[in-house]
Amino acid sequence: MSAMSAKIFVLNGPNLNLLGTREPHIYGSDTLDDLKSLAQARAAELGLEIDFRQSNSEGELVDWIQEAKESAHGIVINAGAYTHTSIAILDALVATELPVVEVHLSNLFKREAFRHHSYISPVAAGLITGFGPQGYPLALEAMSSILAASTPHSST
Ligand code: CA2
Repeated sequence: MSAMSAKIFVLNGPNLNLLGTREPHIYGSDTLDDLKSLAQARAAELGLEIDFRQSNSEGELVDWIQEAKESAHGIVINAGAYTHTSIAILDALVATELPVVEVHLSNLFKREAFRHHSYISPVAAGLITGFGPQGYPLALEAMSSILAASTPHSST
């Protein structure tokens, strides 16, 4: 699969719909729509197509991850607090066999101990944490490199 035509699901978990309305000292003042625009701009430069979604429901996130197996080439995920609790999301990610890049706005390791453990990190290609909204374009760059490395080069 060429990176030029790759489709990436960018999945966001619980409470990320509140971005820009509260806790700007932790999460900044950008809204989720602003993050989507940032991600879309970088995706266009990289030749990626993104499907950017947010849900407060663990089951819906699991459904979307299962859907990605059929219709996407990689997953960028900020699972919010489910990062630290959800074996269901871990199992769904493993089942997709797709490359996964984990992203967090805040630096998990500067925060409470319960945020230091992620069920997702062991199955992710890598983790981007602490760069605020820029984490999304960075995650897409990482995904682009992963896909390019796994794509046989064409001689034409
Ligand atoms: O830093 C991140 O991106 C997190 O995934 C954000 C989650 C948190 O539970 C993770 O430990 C780290 C929380 C997102 C909540 O976002 C809010 C935004 C504005 C107001 C309240 C919550």
